[in-house]
Amino acid sequence: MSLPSSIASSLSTSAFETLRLNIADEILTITIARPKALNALSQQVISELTQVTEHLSRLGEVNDEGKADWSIRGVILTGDGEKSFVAGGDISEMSTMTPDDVRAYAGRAQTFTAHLEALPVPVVAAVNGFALGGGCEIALACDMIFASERALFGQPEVALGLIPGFGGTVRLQKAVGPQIAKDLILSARHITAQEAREYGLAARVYASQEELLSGATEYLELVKKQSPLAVAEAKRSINATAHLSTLDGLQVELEFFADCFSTDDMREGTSAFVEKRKPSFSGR
Ligand code: CO8
Repeated sequence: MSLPSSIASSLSTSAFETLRLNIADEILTITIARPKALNALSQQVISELTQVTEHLSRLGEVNDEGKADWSIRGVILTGDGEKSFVAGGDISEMSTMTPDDVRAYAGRAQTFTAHLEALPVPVVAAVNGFALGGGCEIALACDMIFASERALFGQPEVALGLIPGFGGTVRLQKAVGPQIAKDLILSARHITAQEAREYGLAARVYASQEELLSGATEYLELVKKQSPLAVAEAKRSINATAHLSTLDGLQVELEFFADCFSTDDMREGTSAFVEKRKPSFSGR
């Protein structure tokens, strides 16, 4: 009898033109690779990223044999080369778009970021080089941003007669507050990785791109030791309560907390503690 294929194995690592995918030890690295355009987000990039998140959104599903598919436990999103993470939406493509065209393009891009945020596994943006416009916005849609010293962040759309259209006016102000968001968006200025960390935009800064990628991997290795189901529920609760009052948020958290008590992982994790052994989580 052949084994059911996992989500990791069904994700063909060679099926994309603008992305490179690498799966190692249950960690998926997605590299946006359009080096000639500094990895700018063309419509094809958004379409290919959407295909990847469609696969990943099935993580945790239980197969016919009763096993939960956690074949990918974390995702790193990065850009090809040292110069750029993503230099924004593709300006050449956008230059001839009509309002209807751009509504459709940015709408598809927003659907992609909604899927990314809802994934049951953590997504780390590993920002090397430029994260401008749509590049900063795609990083903001990840669960956390780790940067290299060379990273430069900015929302320079007003210099092009545009505004951020991929979540920048919304997610950036939630990340750094409206004052700093206006500072950056209205001036189109770039900030360094250190400034991004001071503002709370980047969680960590590494000396080099190599250290950045190994730092992101080490972080996800730590996540891998935990219950996959609890990690997914914790992420869901943080996302669901981010914009609620404390009292409303606590009500929502209570439901997620109670849900955990119907899972095998909770019984295993607490029994393992009591029995002084390492837990073996099934992710169910
Ligand atoms: N789109 C298309 N091509 C780009 C982009 C881009 N955003 N950025 C750079 N490139 C191309 C350049 O045109 C150039 O191509 P070529 O060699 O064929 O002339 C190549 O990449 C290298 O760029 P430069 O020669 O300009 O490299 P420099 O080192 O001199 O400068 C910069 C690097 C500072 C990053 C510069 O390229 C730049 O300012 N780029 C534009 C940055 C920007 O304004 N980004 C915001 C774009 S608007 C946006 O993101 C709105 C969000 C919309 C998202 C919608 C849903 C996805």
